[in-house]
Amino acid sequence: MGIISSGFRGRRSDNPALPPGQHETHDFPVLTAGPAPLIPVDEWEFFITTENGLRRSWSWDEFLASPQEEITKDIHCVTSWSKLGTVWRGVSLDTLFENVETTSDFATAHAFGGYTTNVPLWDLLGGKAWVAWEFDGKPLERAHGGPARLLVPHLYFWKSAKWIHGLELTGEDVPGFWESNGYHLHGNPWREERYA
Ligand SMILES: Nc1nc2c(c(=O)[nH]1)N[C@H]1C(S)=C(S)[C@@H](COP(=O)(O)O)O[C@H]1N2
Ligand SMILES: [Mo]
Repeated sequence: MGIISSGFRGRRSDNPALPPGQHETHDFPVLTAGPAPLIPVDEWEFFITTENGLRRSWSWDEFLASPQEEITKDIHCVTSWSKLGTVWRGVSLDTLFENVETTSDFATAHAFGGYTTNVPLWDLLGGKAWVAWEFDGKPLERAHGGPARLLVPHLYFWKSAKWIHGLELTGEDVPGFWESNGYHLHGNPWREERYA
């Protein structure tokens, strides 16, 4: 007695790249609450606002002129699919935050169309998050958030706001759309921070 059969862990995948409770998919499912907004690039902008009223913004051309990175990351949806080794191109938030001074610890990501999600600033900086506009070598499809989406691959994929418009920095952690509907405030897949 006292030895738990390894069979009990059989639900857990053998693949160490998969967080607990996740399985691998080779499709790219589309998950959107509501219709996909249509954002022509000449109407697109990306903004960052801070607690002291500063507003930085980038037009599409300014955004594309920023230093680009190729990103290869696994992504994990809270509905239990993971997609391994996805390849993106975009601008690191470290780059976009270069001239932004803030004492805020949190950000609310605002998407065109009204979707919001909250992310601690710490999870957006340090090479952990991007505004991505290419997937698999092609411009990001509208269904997946084109022209550009937030990419925060180390958190569940609901944090990666499609049709990203901007980031509002806040002193408090303000629940976004799914976080107000029962999802976890943080969403780390390795700790299974699925639901509040
Ligand atoms: N603007 C916006 N972003 C969003 C969503 C949404 O409904 N609207 N859904 C989120 C959820 S729950 C997931 S799992 C991923 C899905 O991204 P995909 O459709 O590219 O797979 O987008 C996230 N970003
Ligand atoms: Mo999701």
